[in-house]
Amino acid sequence: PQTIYLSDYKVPAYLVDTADLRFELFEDGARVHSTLAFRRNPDCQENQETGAPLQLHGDSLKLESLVLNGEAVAPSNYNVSDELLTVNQVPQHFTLQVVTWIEPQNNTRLEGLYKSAAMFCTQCEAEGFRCITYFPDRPDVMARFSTRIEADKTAYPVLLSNGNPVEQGDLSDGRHFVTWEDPFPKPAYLFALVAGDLLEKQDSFTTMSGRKVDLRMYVEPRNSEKCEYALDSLKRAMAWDEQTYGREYDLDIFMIVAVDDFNMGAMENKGLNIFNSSCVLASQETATDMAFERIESIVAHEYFHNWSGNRVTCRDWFQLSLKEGFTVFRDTQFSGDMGSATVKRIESATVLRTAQFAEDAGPMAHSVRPASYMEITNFYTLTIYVKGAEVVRMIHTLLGPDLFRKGSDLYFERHDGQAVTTDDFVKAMEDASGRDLGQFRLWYEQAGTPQLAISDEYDESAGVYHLHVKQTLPDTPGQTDKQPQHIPFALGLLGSRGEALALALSADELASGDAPQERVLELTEASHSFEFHGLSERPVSSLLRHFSAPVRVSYSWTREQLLFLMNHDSDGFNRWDAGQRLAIDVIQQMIGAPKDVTVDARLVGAFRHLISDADLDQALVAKMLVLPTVAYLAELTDGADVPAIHRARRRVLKHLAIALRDELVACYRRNIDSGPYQLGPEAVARRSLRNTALAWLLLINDEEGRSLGLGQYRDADNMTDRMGALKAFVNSGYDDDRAATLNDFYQTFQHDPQVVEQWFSVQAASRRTGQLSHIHALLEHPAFDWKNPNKIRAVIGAFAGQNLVNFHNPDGSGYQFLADQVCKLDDSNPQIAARLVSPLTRWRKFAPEYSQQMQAALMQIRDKENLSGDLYEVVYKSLA
Ligand code: B3K
Ligand code: ZN
Repeated sequence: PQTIYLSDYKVPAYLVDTADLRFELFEDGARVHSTLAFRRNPDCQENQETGAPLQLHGDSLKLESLVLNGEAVAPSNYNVSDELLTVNQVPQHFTLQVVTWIEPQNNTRLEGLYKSAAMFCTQCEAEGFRCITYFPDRPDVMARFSTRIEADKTAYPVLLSNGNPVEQGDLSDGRHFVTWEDPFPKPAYLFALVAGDLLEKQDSFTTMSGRKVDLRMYVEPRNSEKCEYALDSLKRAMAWDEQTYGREYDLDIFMIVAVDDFNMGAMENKGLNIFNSSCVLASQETATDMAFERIESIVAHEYFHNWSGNRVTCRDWFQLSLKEGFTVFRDTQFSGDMGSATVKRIESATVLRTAQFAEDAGPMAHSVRPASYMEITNFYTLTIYVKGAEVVRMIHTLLGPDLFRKGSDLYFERHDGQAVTTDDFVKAMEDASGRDLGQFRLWYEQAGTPQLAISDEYDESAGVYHLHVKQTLPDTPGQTDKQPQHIPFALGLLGSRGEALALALSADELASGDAPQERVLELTEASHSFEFHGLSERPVSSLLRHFSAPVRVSYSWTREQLLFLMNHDSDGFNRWDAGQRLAIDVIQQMIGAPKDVTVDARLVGAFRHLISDADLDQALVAKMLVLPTVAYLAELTDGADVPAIHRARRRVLKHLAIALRDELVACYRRNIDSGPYQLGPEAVARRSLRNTALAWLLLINDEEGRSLGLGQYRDADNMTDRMGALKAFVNSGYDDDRAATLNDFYQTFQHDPQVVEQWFSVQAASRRTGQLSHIHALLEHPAFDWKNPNKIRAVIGAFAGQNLVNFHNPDGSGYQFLADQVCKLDDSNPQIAARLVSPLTRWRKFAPEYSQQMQAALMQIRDKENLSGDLYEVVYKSLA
């Protein structure tokens, strides 16, 4: 595989004005007739002068015929390789007719056109369209598409593509056709086709200008009762985008399709979003609160792409974060507005700090706008998505909501219908606001997580508090000696009674009496010192409020200060953060500690307060009770010994559960739901608290907990409670109850793939049931399917990514297992294989006895025969 560089970008030599496609779908394959209207690109100087050969991408295609302006192209005038079709002599304007034969039935990579059970569907981003027909498959070539689909009418009564249906009718031999036209020019990666025997759920939305849009959801008939939440989420998202960004939907129909076999979560194809079933189908009985939350955000995310991605798209794949970072930012804002913004912020920060920081510190570290890649599917990363969203969020913080909105309006207006760059986005923000974002652009170019080292002192005689901030950016592969970045740093100061103090940066500001109680300091230098005047006592700092930048903060908090912030900070995010830092400190103290070292009683006291005080914000409390994960604790440690971290964390957890046993029972009982199931933030928080209490009680094999748990499992009218009880038993020492609930759960839900996935992953992720022998048994289970990415993720992904103590078995068997499965999968679905290998790529992070065995497992993969390009890139970069 070769490396592709941003610096080599050239405008396309030829443009496509219209692409008229005709698909003949059969049981043994599909014939694709494509008629493309080409012209030389006026912006390509070279081609204007000399007339370059026409080069079209193609992958796994059988070319059946090639006609140019009505005449067959002579064999001497074209050439077909594995990746390209080259036509040597072409005029200024011409029509090319290409016929290809493809085999969706044998497409296990799930890119291009493939079959998922009985239906045909597509996934074209990033480079899947070239698996359908020859085409300039790059996002800066935008064409108007029309699509005629022909198939057997009984097996495939529903035939869908982008845009509006314009014609349909019957053909001979029991076949029929539908023709779709998409009036908006789009890159090929947004093309979609679906054919199947699907049930249609209808709804509608009236836009702000009064247009009625048909909303349609297509699912397999058995999923009829699982559509409501997605359709409701869609309507909320449509209204929110109008209100918040002034963005209105632009076609008469908006369609959502659910498919069971899908590499990712979902795809924003123009007017025809395709979803992984697990990210769109839900009912009270089958989906947890977390799943509902995920569905709402993904439905919104894909819908928001209609503007941030489709109307304005990416010039090339180095600009992927242009659409992904901005769209994640938008869906995060939306979720915050629909529920609790603080809770959403905690969730985003957790993902970022646990997994994106790890990516930044690992061998695949790359900037938000990478400078090179080998295989673009490897770059659908947390850095592009969630760090990219943080970068947009920082612009929002620096500009404020009004100027940010002005900037986004300008961006959409200026670039509507274009394929542009992250720099165009920043430029629009600059032009609309008048702010200079020159240094800020480094966030797109420099990889790695900035570190802020903070120190302070208090000058009692002058009443001045000094805060010093030093910024560094660690080296990453191929990038050293980086420059300081522009960082918005939100700060508050608390007095000894917990009150918010004024932040006066000078004596004058103090005198004016206008000093605010929170400031966003702008860091631009390697080091800054700030003075705060008029303070009669040493304040406690609330640093990086709301997690105002994706950075690591080091400061030597005392445990007393953390307890104080946990109780008093007016910023909910920092209350949570203080609790996390305190817990981390206590757990780290326990790693390898002798038996007589006890857990700090202050942590117990703090948790007692959280569990018992029903006046606190219960949604926040539910989050605060979650101890930092082993994954995050490992991320914070050099030379990590995962089993030791796991034991220390468990020791603290058990100590808390034993000490707070009565409070936990009381908390459980206080939060029992009386009325019907509801999805509001309060009900969700109640279930979360109750399930946490149950999990803790069962961890210490509490008999009262056991009977509460059995009752909850038996009587649950929703999946959150049922799964909460199941999980608690799986992780408990009650072997018989564990076996009985697992068995009952499978018997009850065996016909529902989305629930069976949860059943697999709860076992694969558990310390007790996720032993390798049992993982092997799960792979042999009749419900497991090597062709289905969700099942693979539910077992292998959950084992390697969530069951850290078993994956990092000192005998290396977990690593060996992952290497074997990755090699096996590489032959059928390289994209999934390359994703699954990621836990091994962090090998340098762990203690030598672990890291050597991880490295060996990676080398074994490297030496596999016919290693895919996807896996090659990840494995070679990791070993480099
Ligand atoms: N844009 C798609 C991701 C496609 C992944 C291709 N390998 C989903 C999304 O971010 O909305
Ligand atoms: Zn996206």
